[in-house]
Amino acid sequence: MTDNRDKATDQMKTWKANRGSQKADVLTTGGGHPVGDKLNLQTAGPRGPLLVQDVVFTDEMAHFDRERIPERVVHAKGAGAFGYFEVTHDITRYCKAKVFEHVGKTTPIAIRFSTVAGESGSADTVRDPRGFAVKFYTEDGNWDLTGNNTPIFFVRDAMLFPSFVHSQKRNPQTHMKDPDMVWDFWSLRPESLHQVSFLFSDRGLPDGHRHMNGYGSHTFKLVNADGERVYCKFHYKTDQGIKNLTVEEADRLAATKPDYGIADLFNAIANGNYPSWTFYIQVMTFEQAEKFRFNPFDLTKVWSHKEYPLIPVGKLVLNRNPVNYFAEVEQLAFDPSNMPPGIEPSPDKMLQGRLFSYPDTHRHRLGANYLQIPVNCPFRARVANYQRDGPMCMHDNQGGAPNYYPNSFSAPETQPQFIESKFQVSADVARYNSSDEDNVTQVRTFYTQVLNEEERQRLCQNLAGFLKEAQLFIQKRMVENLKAVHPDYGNRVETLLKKYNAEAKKDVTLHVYSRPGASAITASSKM
Ligand code: HDE
Repeated sequence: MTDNRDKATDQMKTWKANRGSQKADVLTTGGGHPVGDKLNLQTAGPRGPLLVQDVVFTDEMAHFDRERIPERVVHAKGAGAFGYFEVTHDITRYCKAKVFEHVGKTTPIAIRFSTVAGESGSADTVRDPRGFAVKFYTEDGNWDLTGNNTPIFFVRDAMLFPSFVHSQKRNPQTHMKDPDMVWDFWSLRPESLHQVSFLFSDRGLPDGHRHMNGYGSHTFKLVNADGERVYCKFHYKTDQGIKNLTVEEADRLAATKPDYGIADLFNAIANGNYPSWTFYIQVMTFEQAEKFRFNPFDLTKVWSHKEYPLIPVGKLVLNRNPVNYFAEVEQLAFDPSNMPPGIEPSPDKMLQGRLFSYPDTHRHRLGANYLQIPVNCPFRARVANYQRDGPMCMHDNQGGAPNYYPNSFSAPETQPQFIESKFQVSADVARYNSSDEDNVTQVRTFYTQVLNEEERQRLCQNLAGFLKEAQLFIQKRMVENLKAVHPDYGNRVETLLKKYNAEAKKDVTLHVYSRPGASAITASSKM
């Protein structure tokens, strides 16, 4: 034991110290009955069988048998914390949402950071996008900005999402991560090139959760008090500065300190070193959107910061660790359809798909009354509706108030000022193929202008280092896609693959474990 342990490691010690001289609580059953012995079963004789009447045992064991709830189908591994959002700049000319009401206003928030593809016990330092989900507890109900650390995504049509996720998760027979599945999907869907290039760049391995930016990613609609609307994107830039891990360091941490990201966040907050992010919006008028050179609702593309500059709005600050992980983080349920008046969805097909998916998954994972769980409950608004009953109803179920609408008994009534803004749609209903909506121009800009030469080299090495695990025909298809972005990009990856493939022929390689970007940890014997 050492004296210089961090705050996260010392949690038990701190908990005890915080109790001071307070006596230990009386141990009880779940029903509150004091328990006399918690070490020994009630048996018929010292060597005899257990009695069913040992309710101290059955109470404990039956609850233990039900401890797990389904983990999130994606974003299962995460860390959460609490704090506030403060408005520093007035944007009421764009948005009437209470959260932006006036400069100086603060709103409580919860944030959950996560990796995407790994299970709840997986390592924090893998190459993967990071979830960056913010819940604002506003007086008009909660607002969830369920974003990532990237302003873009792999696909632009929500229909593809379940298959995309399957391809990144486990092979249905082997239950292993499968490079053929990953690269087959990505190479068949070139709209993923932008996000894939970002992922295999240095930013694919953020150093913990405090040193990365967050993005609402989608285009949203803002509505002001006069009913005027604009389109907008949200950005939250880290005040800690961007910091990424090298492949080697990330691998070392994955093996030795898999909870690195959780520990880093917990310790920073416990030490009073509160992480913060500066919050910005980009704004596009409806007229600009109509004439825009590409679909402004395409989630695989960014809006140029030159044309649509970042407008500062406020600050996100995290200053409280969860008191209990399961209660406050595992049960924390984000939902892009949680939007208070003033914030509305754009026609982004991905956002539209998410509006359904999140509350649906929460009903499965947490139950029909998940919005009554304290961490999800819109505690600064007063919920008054006609929903009743259901499993695990926590409160008074709205007492004797009428449970149907309309009614004649002055029960909750609608307010016309909260009607969503009107918009026009006149188009043929069809399943529109969007796979070919310029998948390369912005990736080319990223490759040639955003990255410097060293960063380009690392991108190609990281990408080829994982692509080499896929079958040759898939490698070739991916290289063609990269060449379409820029010949230099495709050629470099092709050259590296040729080298790796030639080496692989010489080696009998037993692949023990490999994952995106990490050079495979191999046990090999030369023939
Ligand atoms: Fe998610 N996503 N997603 N996603 N997502 C989930 O919801 C989904 C997408 C994101 O810390 C799930 O509660 C669909 C984009 C974060 O709890 C699920 C589509 C972005 C989190 C789901 C997307 C995200 C999730 C799994 C495409 C960034 C974790 C468990 C149409 C802008 C939130 C859950 C947390 C979680 C569905 C695409 C971010 C299944 C259908 C794009 C940060 O509902």
